[in-house]
Amino acid sequence: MKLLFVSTPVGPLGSGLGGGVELSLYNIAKEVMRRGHDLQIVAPAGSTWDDLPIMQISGSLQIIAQSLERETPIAMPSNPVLANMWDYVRQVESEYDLIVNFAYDWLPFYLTPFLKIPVAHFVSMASLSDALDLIIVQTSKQFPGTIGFYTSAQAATFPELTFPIYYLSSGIDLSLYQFCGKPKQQFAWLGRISPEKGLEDALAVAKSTNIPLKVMGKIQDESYWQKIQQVYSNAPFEYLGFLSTKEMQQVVRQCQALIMTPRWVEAFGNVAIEALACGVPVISYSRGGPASIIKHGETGFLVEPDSVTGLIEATKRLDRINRQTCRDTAQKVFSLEALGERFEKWFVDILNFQV
Ligand code: HBI
Repeated sequence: MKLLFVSTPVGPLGSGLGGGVELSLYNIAKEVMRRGHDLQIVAPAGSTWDDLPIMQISGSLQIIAQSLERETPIAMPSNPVLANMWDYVRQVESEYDLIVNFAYDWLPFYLTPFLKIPVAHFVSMASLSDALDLIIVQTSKQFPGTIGFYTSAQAATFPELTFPIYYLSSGIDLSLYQFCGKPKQQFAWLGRISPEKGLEDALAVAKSTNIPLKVMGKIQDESYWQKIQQVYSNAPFEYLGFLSTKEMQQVVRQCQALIMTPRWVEAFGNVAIEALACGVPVISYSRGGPASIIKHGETGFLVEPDSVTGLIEATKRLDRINRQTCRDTAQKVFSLEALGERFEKWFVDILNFQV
């Protein structure tokens, strides 16, 4: 198949501003190319990631959807990179069999009926806005089978969608993550530093247990970051920046656990499978994606949402977890091959349905 992937407009691919969907797009791209499909990626200027074939488009980055209210009207900055990317799609679409949208934005859904080539929409977050809910439901009705999610927990946050709905889960290149059986006494926290990710709860765990927390990820909301550092100034933590996968896993693998503190319904939680791949158990709120990834008591612990006490209690039971089981689970369920299988089937189903 000749595939055209259109990336998120919130930041250049590889910058970390696009959070988990960047890693997903990268992994799916590598996997479809390995399977012999032709691929072109369209992404904002400044996007570079290994040898991926990227058409870089200039323009103003899109506001992140999670910073808006549910009823905020659809908005785009002047000279929007989102519109510029989709104008490029309009110009070249006839060279492709399928367009795949990775943006969590209204425009690509609205443009779908205007395009000649089918569009597969990979929805990367749970329901956040009325306008997007509406157009996603409309698109699923007009083009059944073209809407894909990470998990059913994420899809369930939307109003009723027309079947078939595709749950693609996620996957990583396990060869990039090395198992570690003997961790240091430290915890890890990974993710965009933004209110919905609840980093302050992990800092509270570090403060209460006095076990150092290694924080990694892109600072997306500077004022939020300044504020929580003040509140938890005496918690033992170290901010290591936004690291490459290689550098990040070098730190995570030596941790006793990854602490996940999503304030919202996390669509998936790529960081959870990255930790499991290193043999690191995951302690998370039992809500959204992590609840479908972690096997409670086997590969980590699921605690009552937003309960810091629950997180702290779970850290005391980590010796019950076999770190090899964490790695084995990642190998079995979250491999790149399994991911490629699911996406390829989704794409073929759409093309078969179209004819
Ligand atoms: N916001 N407007 C908008 N568009 C996106 O594609 C987007 C976003 N916020 C976050 C985001 N994508 C990704 O970081 C998550 O889907 C993982």
